[in-house]
Amino acid sequence: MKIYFAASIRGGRDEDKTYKKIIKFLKKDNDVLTEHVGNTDLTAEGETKLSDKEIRDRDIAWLEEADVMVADTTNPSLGVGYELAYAEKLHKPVVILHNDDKSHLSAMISGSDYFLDINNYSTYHDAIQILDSKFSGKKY
Ligand code: 6IA
Repeated sequence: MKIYFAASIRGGRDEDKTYKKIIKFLKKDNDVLTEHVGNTDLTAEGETKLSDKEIRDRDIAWLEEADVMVADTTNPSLGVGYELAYAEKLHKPVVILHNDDKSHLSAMISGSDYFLDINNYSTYHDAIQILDSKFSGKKY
């Protein structure tokens, strides 16, 4: 299965170690198209060889190709909000992971009729258990 993993970059990298562990887990049985999101060397202000337009267009092409999107919304991010709305427009299945201890999810996401698979987690282990129960043996 092709998974588009979305999580904050310029919104802030406080949760990057969690992203890295989630991606490592997902990669065991799937193709994660956006592995760079879990790169702990990536900073919010980091350099890239791609222009912002190239980043946006490449990411949207990956989103179109993906079977499912997994989004960690704990760290608020304009880019993740945009990707969620784009996934809704494409009717892609979306699994949301959110740590309620750290932030309050936007009403635009939690109040949407499209995003029904919203999962609260506290530790990385909880997040993995949630994903394991959703993805083991399941085809999207
Ligand atoms: O607004 P944000 O930067 O927090 O948005 C993060 C989301 O947008 C992620 O889920 C990514 O899929 C996408 N995104 C944003 N920036 C990038 C990027 N480089 N490379 C790939 N995907 C991105 C930004 C340059 C970086 C070195 C600061």
